[in-house]
Amino acid sequence: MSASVIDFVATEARFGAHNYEPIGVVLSRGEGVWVWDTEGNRYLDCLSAYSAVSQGHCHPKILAAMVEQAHRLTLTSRAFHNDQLAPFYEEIAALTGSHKVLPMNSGAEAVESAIKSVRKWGYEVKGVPDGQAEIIVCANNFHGRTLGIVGFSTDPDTRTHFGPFAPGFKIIPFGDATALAEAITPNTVAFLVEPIQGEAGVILPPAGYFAEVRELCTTNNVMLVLDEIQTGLGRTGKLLAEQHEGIEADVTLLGKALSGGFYPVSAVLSNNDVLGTLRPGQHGSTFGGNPLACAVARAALRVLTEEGMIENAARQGARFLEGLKDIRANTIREVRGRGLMLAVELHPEAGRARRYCEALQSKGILAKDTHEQTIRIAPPLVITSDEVDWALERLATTLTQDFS
Ligand code: IF1
Repeated sequence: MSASVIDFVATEARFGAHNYEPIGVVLSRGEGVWVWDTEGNRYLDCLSAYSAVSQGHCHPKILAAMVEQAHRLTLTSRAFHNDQLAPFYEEIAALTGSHKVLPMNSGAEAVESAIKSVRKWGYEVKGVPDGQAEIIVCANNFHGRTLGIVGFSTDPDTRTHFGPFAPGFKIIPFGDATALAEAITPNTVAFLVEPIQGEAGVILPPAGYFAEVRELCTTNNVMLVLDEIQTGLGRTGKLLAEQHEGIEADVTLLGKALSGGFYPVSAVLSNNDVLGTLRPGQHGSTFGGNPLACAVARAALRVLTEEGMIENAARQGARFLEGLKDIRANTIREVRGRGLMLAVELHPEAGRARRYCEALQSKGILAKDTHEQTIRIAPPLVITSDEVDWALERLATTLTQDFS
């Protein structure tokens, strides 16, 4: 690494909490699928900030909307109305077929808000005895890093020495509808699940699983809460990943690309009376639903749909997946994904995925490993066929490299 890169890294190490181990690159500019480091080297971003920059880095129309709004009004608190919240509500409700919207900031905040809302619905509508609400989640889930959420994580790194945790959560295997049926009790208020488990390594559900889940939740008056914070907004080649399963969630969680990477914006969407249980003074947030966030989100949703990004994700995702499957390398255990939410799982003997990510960096691709053996591939949804082919060439060279 050059002196300037070392300076940045050393200063981060000196002052920053060491809660990340970034790849050795210091980025200074982004445009579309490309990012540049401080030395002018160009990389194809195959992480998209964990699917927050789906519209491409620094999308000019989202930028323009942000600058225009920032000159006018950024934050009012919800003590007063503002002229961006209502149009944001209308546009996101129309796009997703939702009846009610709760605007928040981070993804974890949306998850926590959904947990509070379904519990309140359980007590006040379903009639669950106070304090006895149960929420079912899946092993290997990732829903954020707040205390409530890590309390039902099964990843030791995410939860060790952060206890004690909130009660009221049951953990079942992902993809097993019988386990869900057996876990439901009269006190179950919700099933919270990712349509595709992202952090777990892009784990797809078995065919028909979510149709059975939808049936079980409807029959037992249990709210189906789909965390689409990573899978939503075009990432899997449809607006929402639930559309691949032919179902509709009762509550849908969005974040990340809801702002195109310009600002933390998340939302809880419900197509029934779950959010109707919240009364004034019972939930809130200083920045939730602020005019700047709403203006940015409106532009992010507009470019996503008007510029055909969702359709492109389906087209280029199929190309990328086929290309990855064509790579003949004994390092590869499995290639999987949907749309532009892809993953290459390596055989344990191939060594850690991180080393392949470091090798990809030297070839101009930035990708991130997850759980030792898997390389995530999630470029912005604006990627072209030529850029997919460019990336596939370098991935093939790297994955056939012998790191023994
Ligand atoms: C980190 C992981 C991804 C998410 C889903 C809620 C949230 C996330 C499905 C919370 C956030 C981020 C968090 C970030 C890395 C990244 C991540 F590796 F941690 F698990 F994407 F897979 N639901 N995921 O993926 O949203 O509060 O972060 O806005 O914590 O390192 P957030």
